[in-house]
Amino acid sequence: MGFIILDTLYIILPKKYPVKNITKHLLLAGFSFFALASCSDKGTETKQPPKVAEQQVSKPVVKAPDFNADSAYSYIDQQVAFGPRVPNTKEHEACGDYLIATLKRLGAEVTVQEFEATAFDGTKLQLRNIVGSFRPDLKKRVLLAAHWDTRPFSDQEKDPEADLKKPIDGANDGASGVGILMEVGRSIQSDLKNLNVGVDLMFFDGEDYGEPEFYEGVSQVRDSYCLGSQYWANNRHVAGYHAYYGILLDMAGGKGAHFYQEGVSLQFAPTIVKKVWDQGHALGYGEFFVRQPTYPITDDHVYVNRSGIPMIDIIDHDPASDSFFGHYWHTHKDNMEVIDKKTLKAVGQTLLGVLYSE
Ligand code: AHN
Ligand code: ZN
Repeated sequence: MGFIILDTLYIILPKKYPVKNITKHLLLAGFSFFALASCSDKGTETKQPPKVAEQQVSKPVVKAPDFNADSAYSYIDQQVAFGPRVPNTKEHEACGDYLIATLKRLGAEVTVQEFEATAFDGTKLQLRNIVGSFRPDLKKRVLLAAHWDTRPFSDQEKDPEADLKKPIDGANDGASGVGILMEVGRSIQSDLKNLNVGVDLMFFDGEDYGEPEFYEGVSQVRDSYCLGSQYWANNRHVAGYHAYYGILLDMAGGKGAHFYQEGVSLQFAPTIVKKVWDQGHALGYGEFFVRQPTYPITDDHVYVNRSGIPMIDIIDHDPASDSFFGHYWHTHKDNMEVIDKKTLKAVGQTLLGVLYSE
């Protein structure tokens, strides 16, 4: 079995790795489990449940507030209404201001981290990571994250005539995670007395400014995605900040979503994966929370994990599909039509169940 080495030291894939059309930047490797899993013919190995999923016990359902999917939907709709939230545009700035004002209105303590980051093509981006903290007095904290920027390109459009340089709405890729978390914040603010952990909502900026395949210049940065989380990994919003664990939402609100157990999450935070998937199943959302492992994905949680906080990623993807992600991914189909309140409810209620069982 031969190995190909792509891009960086982190990426070591067996030749038969079923990469298909996934950007090489998507996959991290060096995980022996996944290297083994892809030694024989594609597809079949991922159907085997991993060790971590073997003994499943459904936890008793705790008394958590009811997650309001209509309200989460409205938080998504309001972000999309600004237009694409591409860094260095007025739409991006206005939406950031809206998120800060909304968190404050909900009673969170808000910290804004402003910084400049260099994009793949050398453009200097003015970015803001936005943090809303609930129960800032508590030492034991859970970090819930999503990215609030949207991709400047529609580079996964399949039509050869399509202009790949048009930005997308990013209803699911970006806005859905933020909308769900905003509603989680609103729910916990209404029931603070039963909550035994502090909760930080982190809205990362600059996640989706990654180098597109059509770019022909020289890459100006090594890791072009996840600029906000990379900055935060080296510069905490509060000195000495720590969370007991973290949960990232990415493309978490789409119709018929499947949340497989993603590779980086399983490597760094297997007990958190189990906790969340068990909670999802106990609440009756087993069709969304699929207990099967999949490949590692480069996303904001990678940098959070490397900086010492175990974080999982709840991300809609499908190892058997052509693009690995939904049909809408990085296309103009990623608009409000792909958002489904059933998925918002499943994810939001599961998060509340997890938080209120701490
Ligand atoms: C890449 O496409 C490199 N990673 C998937 C993370 C992502 C992009 N999430 C949303 N957009
Ligand atoms: Zn994206």
